[in-house]
Amino acid sequence: MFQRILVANRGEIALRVIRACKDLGIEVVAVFSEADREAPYLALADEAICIGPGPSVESYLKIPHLISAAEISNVQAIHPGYGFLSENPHFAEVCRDCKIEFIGPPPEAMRLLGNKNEARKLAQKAGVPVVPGSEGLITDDQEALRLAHAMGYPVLIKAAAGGGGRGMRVARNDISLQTGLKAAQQEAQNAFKDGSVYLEKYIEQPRHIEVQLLGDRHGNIIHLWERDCSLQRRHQKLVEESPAPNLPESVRTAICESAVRLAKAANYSNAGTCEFLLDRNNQFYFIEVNARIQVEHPVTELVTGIDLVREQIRIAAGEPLRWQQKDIRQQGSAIECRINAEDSANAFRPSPGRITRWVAPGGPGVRLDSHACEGYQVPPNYDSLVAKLLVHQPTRAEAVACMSRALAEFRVEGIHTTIPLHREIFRHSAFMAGQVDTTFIERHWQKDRQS
Ligand code: MV4
Repeated sequence: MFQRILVANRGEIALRVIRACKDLGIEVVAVFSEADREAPYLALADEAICIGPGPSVESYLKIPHLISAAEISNVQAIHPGYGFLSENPHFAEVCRDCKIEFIGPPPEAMRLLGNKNEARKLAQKAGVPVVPGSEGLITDDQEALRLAHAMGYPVLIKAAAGGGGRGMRVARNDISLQTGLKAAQQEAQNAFKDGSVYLEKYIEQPRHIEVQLLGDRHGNIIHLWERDCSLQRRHQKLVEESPAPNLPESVRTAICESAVRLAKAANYSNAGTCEFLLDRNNQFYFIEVNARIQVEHPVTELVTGIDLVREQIRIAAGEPLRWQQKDIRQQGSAIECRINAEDSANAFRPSPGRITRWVAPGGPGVRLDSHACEGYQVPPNYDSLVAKLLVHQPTRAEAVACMSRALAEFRVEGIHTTIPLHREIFRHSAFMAGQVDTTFIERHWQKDRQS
């Protein structure tokens, strides 16, 4: 096992990894930008190293700075957290060249799955359903038109290098397909330096279901069941839960088994997530793999009782998985609310600043993952996540009630947060009935609010 690990991240996930290291008896080195100099979690690390100015391109994204910090502090491994360099295969390769373990999947699997069109081809080969669409990349308008006519409008133009909703365009007729193609290629070229796009049938009002995977470096891969992440606004998730409500047992099993087949085909190891869309007939389609630990991983930790970050570290150290598939149970119902420093009543404007009051909820079945506290200054430079509030209860109805209670207890002053929005969601009858899809927030909120 490692004696010392560096955490190449900030905020709540840096704290989460620090805690996992402490639980494993491993020393931990934190890094920080000048904007995070005062962050309270840095005091919990055995060492903290400044890696540059506030902007992440000059600090948390600067590979040489991170590698230097790792060399100076004599760590054996780097945990990338989520975001930043977590899905950068080049960073994983640099770590390998420097003889530092990257706590994540092998760079080859990251590179393969990072290309959405390649991932799609692999899924097809592994017998995993994909959304009907083009065989490969789209090279000319005529081919796109032929395909669109064959599958029928609406279609979705997707960037091969995209992901998380970036570089997508819906086309509902020939004209919008032709203009959309040009725009999507241009946008993808600018954003990802790769203008290649492909076509899919557009699934209307889908649910977003994802499967948590864990694989060791000896070829064993298991799933830890699914999460429903349908509640989102502009690709920013708001609420995640497990099990997915109103999902037939046969569909749940089929989705989870598909995810394992795909991960095996990709020679995947460490923690990862396979994302699917579910249409209104409960047909599921693979969309992409997230080759990292995700923000919402604690939802799965609660229902399975497995500490995913701890297992990531063990796997990177070469240990075999400690469970077989039959040992993984999905117990009770877990729900997470993402608490962001944003004004949900005002177009979700970012709301950085000093937290003047912070009364955290607690009690039975409540977990709060947060690096914030009273007096903490939320910097304007980064993602606005300030807390993840989770509950775990025997049934979904009890989990919803527990979350409402916890949200009522939670008091934050000095900054705006998404807590008031969550309070509304948790008393909404459609949400309480588990009638969720990716358009829920726009349909129930966005129209009545400024955006
Ligand atoms: C889709 C889709 C409808 N049809 N693909 C958005 C992010 C990326 N991971 C895939 N996404 C979508 N792909 C087809 N063929 C709708 C979405 C989508 C979505 C997916 C998951 C979660 C939220 C979403 C919000 C809007 C659109």
